[in-house]
Amino acid sequence: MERTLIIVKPDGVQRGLTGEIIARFERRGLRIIGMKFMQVSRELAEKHYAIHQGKGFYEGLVSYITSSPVVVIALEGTNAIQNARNTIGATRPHEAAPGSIRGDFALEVGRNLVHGSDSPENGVIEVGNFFADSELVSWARNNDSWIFEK
Ligand code: DAT
Ligand code: MG
Repeated sequence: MERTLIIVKPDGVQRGLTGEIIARFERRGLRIIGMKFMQVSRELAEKHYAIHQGKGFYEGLVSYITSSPVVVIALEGTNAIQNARNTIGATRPHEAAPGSIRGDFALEVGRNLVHGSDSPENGVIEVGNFFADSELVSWARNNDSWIFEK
C-alpha cells in the first residue's frame, strides 16, 4: 500500500482550514497512520525541499514553510500518491480544478495550502523525514473492506 506525506502548510493552519483539508483526505478513503502539529525547522525544510534548491522560488518556499506551524499527516491507501495529488489539485492554483483543495481555497502558487508527495519512493522518504517509526500506527479500520477491495 502506498504512503504519502501531506502537509497542511502555514497558510492552511493560519486560515483555519486544517480540519477542512484533513476531512477531504479522510473522506476520500485514505487511512491516517500518523499526524502531528509542529514547527518545521530550517534544517528539515531544506531537506524536504532539497530538489528545489537553486531555483528562484527556493528561498521563498523555505521561509514560507518555516513561517508558522504546520500539520503533517502520513496517509496510506491504494495509489495514495496520485489519489492525494488529485484531491490537492495542480501546483498553480489557477490551474487547479474546482473541487480540489487548491481549486477551492487558493489563488497563488506561493500560498497553495498543502503538500503531497510526488512518487511512491518519495512518499516513503518524506514520511520518514517527518515521523519517527514510533509515531506511525499500523491499524485496521473497521470499514477498510468497503474502501479497499483487497
Ligand atoms: P507541488 O507542491 O504541487 O508538488 P512542486 O513540488 O513542483 O509542487 O513545488 C513545490 C512547491 O514550490 C509548490 O507547492 C509551490 C512552490 N513552487 C513550485 N513552482 C513554483 C514557481 N514556479 N514559482 C513559485 N513557487 C513555486
Ligand atoms: Mg512536489
